Amino acid sequence: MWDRLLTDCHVATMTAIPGNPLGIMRNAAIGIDGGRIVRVGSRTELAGFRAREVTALGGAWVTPGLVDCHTHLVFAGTRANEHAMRRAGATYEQIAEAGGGIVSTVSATRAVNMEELIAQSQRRLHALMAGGVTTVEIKSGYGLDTATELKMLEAAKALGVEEPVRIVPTLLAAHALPADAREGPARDAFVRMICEEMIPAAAKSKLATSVDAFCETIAFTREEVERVFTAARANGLPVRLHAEQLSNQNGAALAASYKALSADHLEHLDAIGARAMAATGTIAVLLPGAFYSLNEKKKPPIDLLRKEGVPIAIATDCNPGTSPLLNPQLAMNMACALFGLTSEEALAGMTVNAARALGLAHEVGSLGPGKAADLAVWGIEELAELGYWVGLSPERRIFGGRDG
Ligand code: DI6
Ligand code: FE
Repeated sequence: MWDRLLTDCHVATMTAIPGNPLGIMRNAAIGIDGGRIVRVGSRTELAGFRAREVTALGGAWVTPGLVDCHTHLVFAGTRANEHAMRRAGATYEQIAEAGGGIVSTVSATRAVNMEELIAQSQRRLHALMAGGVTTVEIKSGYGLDTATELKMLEAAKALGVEEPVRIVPTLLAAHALPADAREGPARDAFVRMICEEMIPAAAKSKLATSVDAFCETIAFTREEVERVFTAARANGLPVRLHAEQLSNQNGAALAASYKALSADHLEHLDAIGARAMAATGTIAVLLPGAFYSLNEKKKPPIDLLRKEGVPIAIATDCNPGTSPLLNPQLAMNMACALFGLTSEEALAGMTVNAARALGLAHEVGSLGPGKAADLAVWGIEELAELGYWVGLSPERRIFGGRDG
């Protein structure tokens, strides 16, 4: 006797079978026990199994719960004033000179206590969950000191305890340079603190599952990122990288050389970077919300990624500065409308490939025996409607086999 049987649905398992890349099963049913999927099969095949609860889904489509594999959703305050400044023509540098940018969120995040940080972040998490998300990666990076970075990671972890959602916390200590550590010995000392203090603390406390960095002219150099990655490796943590967002720093190739789980943004990625990523199975995480909010013109090289066989994931990049985006379906729609992805690619981008970017493909992002029973149930006629509607919400969200 299983816990639960979902019937009368069409399923995109996202496990490719020959001729059926999304693993679509029409007129299907899903057996769930102990929070895990025990079987996905045709309705008739599963008709003989008994369950304590049987839910007929009225012909809805079921997909894996969405995986938002790149967010900065734990922070305090907003930067709505910068939105207005940008509309009035202010540049990134002018905003920074006026005290805006990442460092203004750092001040706000340092100033609040844990309870307040959780409360503010929870509202954003609820929005993502309402959009069908069941796994959310959350980065630190608005602390820039060890205590606040750990406070952010703890807040992220607490959200996952309070809410029916899987949280994957990432240490993004190398996000920005504090105002008093932009150059010289102070800069070197800050990178040393990341390597010798923050990464070991995050690893020892098990608060972070990976280490991220921002490789860019306005952030960290390749050499500094290498120091961070070396420390991550020494502490047994996998790496990811914000790479090629505003310029080509050959960050993706560097990330691949450290077998990074993902390289993210990638507007300025070139063929060498794409080939390096393909060779190591590093996932390309595209963030159309940041592209849109910054009014960027250069798109990530989608055809190159396809040609080289680099798997593409999509995420909201939810953050207060460059991507105040709270809707996963809108991220998928933007990936289609702005970058030219197909609905199928966008769906894979927020399920199976996003799970791979987190090193969690064995657990989430696809539906099959042994996988977590994290599902989104959509009131749509055709699967292609995912990526088509702008801001669609699921009919039902199931986490660990339970509605919620
Ligand atoms: N790239 C981004 O787009 C965000 N972080 C990053 O490394 C910006 C975050 C912010 O402006 O608060
Ligand atoms: Fe980011």
